[in-house]
Amino acid sequence: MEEKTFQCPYCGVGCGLYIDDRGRIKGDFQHPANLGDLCKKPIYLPKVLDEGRLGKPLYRESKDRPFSEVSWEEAFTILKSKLTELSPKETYFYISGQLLTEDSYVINKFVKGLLGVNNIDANSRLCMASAVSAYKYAFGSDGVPCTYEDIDDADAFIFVGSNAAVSHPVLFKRVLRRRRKTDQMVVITIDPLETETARKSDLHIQIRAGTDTVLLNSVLYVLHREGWLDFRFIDTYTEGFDEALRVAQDFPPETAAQICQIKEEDIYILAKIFAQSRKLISFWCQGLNQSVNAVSKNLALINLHLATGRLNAKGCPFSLTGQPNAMGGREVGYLSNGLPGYRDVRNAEDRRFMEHFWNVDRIEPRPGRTITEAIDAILSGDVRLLWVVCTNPAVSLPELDKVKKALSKVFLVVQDAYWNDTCRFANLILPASQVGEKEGVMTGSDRTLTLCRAFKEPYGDSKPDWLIFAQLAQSMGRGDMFPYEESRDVFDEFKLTTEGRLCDISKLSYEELPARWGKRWLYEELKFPTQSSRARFYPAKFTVASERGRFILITGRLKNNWHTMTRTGKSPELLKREIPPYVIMNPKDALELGIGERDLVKLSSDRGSVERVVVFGNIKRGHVFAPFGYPYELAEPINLLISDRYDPISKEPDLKFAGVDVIKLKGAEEIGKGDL
Ligand SMILES: Nc1nc2c(c(=O)[nH]1)N[C@H]1C(S)=C(S)[C@@H](COP(=O)(O)OP(=O)(O)OC[C@H]3O[C@@H](n4cnc5c(=O)[nH]c(N)nc54)[C@H](O)[C@@H]3O)O[C@H]1N2
Ligand SMILES: Nc1nc2c(c(=O)[nH]1)N[C@H]1C(S)=C(S)[C@@H](COP(=O)(O)OP(=O)(O)OC[C@H]3O[C@@H](n4cnc5c(=O)[nH]c(N)nc54)[C@H](O)[C@@H]3O)O[C@H]1N2
Ligand code: SF4
Ligand SMILES: [Mo]
Repeated sequence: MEEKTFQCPYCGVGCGLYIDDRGRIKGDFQHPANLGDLCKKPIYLPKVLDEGRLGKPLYRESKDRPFSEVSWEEAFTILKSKLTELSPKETYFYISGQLLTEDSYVINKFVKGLLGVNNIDANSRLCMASAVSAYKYAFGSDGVPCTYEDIDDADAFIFVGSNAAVSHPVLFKRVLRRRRKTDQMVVITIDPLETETARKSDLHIQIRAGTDTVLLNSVLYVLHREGWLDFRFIDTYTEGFDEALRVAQDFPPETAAQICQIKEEDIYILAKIFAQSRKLISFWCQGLNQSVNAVSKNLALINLHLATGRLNAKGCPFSLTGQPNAMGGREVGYLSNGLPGYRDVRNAEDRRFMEHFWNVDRIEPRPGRTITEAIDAILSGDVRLLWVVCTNPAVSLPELDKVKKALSKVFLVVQDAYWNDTCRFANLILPASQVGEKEGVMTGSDRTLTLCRAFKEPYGDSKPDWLIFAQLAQSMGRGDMFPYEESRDVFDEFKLTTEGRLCDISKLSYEELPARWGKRWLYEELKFPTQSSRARFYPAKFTVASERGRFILITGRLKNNWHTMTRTGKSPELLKREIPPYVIMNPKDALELGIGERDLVKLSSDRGSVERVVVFGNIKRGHVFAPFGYPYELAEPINLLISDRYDPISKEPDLKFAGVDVIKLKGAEEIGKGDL
């Protein structure tokens, strides 16, 4: 069985899976992340592995021409000549938390080491960047402080801005299993929408979108007022409490309840749980991360854990990772400011280490542009080549009208396993091998590394992502920097960069995986990798964007599909009840506008408009919810409506807050019965 084990290519829970002799996907009972469990999505993987794949490199110099097949050699010649013609500053690389660690490491080395620029970012900018900034501020590193095992003896769980029942199902099932074992347990969900997670919770706090910082500050206010703070913990292990409290003093419950449009009593309940539960885990995800106020939201939550000493045996602030290897990408330092081994380009010692390790003259000391900044730089003519690997920006980036203009203008290289919507804008398409066709490592949410083994031949002429970059370097005469024969060679090089670092995996080899880095409790001794060795409180100020329109549009996920659906969208079993593309409205809001369930409506913001079918749900008045990710073939993407403004610290876009108006286009009877 071992030859066929791999990590699920979908969410960050990082379940261990295997493919049995009859080609069916099963959960791996030996794997600590899932103990044999799995959800529905990977079950349908085998059927779609070869559907709609890219099998040959394709090229066209001009975007109004059809593509022709070219050989890999020709593709490398084209790339070499573009990279020689342009200065490295005019190139930009946009990669993904779904790549293997080996892939991200080699691409990062190619850009930051060989080309000598930090013009690289990952789709984690749209995903985990805020959590990374917050964790680093509070604890000095962005490793998750606890592990999944901590679920099994906790008695209080908060899901804030997380629909884990849908987005991290195996983890959520573990929480529900814990609930079945004890009646002394409470689950609370904080979300403007009554999600599946909210429905399965004991309390749903239906917050106004964007206002979490106010609610969480107010909880700190109550903890202080009631004398529920753990001053021994605060004095011994933290700094910055007074300033954080000063900000929280602006939000007594009566004020906060008004801003957040919730009951005062709920703020008190949250405070009580922080003060009185035995062990409390608060999980959060994109409801906190994708906001102009995201880093404050994250840190206002972490403040509560610090104020009540809720770490290790007493609890954990647990950031749920979205993509299967966003954690590995963080270890490799694949954002525009990162370097391998949890290093940063702004740190001179970190640069010196990597310059020596890679044997290069100079690593740029300034972080490169983020992806949204790179889109602007394409439009202004500063960036002229964009190379996209394992992500689908034509659907998933905000302010899509602008993105489409940029994609049409730039020399675009798309390296993907499947034909996706970004390919329509490409000049050069490179076919990548995917899960099951290549070998390498991924790290899940709780720091567990899994070896993904190959179990089939690569499709067509596709190649592993790391190999494409290594071979290009070779054809540029720099094979010396990339002397790898197989993925294991890449891993063995990368792991040396982690020696003595927090994420030390230098002693691990493929044979020993799955294995976790760090202790079960990363900060077991309550010494933190900050300058003072103390954890830091943050004065979490509140801001919110001003948007026009009657409703706040929030966006999120579908239960059985994965983002832009290049794989899951090919399974009718998974699409059932998820098409036609819909928007959730509160029935009272809809009635006021003469809109009935299943009517076709137009949603429009200052940036664009799209059509959707209405589904009624328990969503806060004044809000509508639409899943993002539908490919163009199914619908105009919702991201046409969304602004690319971002949090000032993490530069993560405000993907869950757009002002929109809704008007009825057609009645349900006119559009007929769909699948919903
Ligand atoms: N409005 C709105 N927008 C959002 C979000 C939101 O909540 N709301 N969420 C954001 C978040 S959190 C994320 S993570 C992004 C996700 O957005 P994307 O990253 O754009 O979405 P995916 O569909 O996962 O794209 C992955 C691509 O990689 C390809 N692929 C799969 N395996 C491989 C491989 O091994 N190699 C290569 N080269 N390609 C491969 C797939 O075919 C697919 O084209 O969307 C963001 N956008
Ligand atoms: N089935 C499935 N699972 C996935 C994915 C997928 O595409 N499909 N993608 C994976 C990835 S990359 C990611 S990043 C994760 C994302 O996982 P989640 O963050 O759980 O998913 P979302 O649906 O984007 O957003 C979660 C919730 O945030 C709420 N929300 C919106 N605005 C606010 C706010 O201001 N405050 C609060 N408190 N809540 C708010 C939304 O109503 C939504 O229910 O899922 C991962 N798992
Ligand atoms: S919970 Fe996530 S990692 Fe586990 S099987 Fe489902 S999608 Fe895959
Ligand atoms: Mo994500």
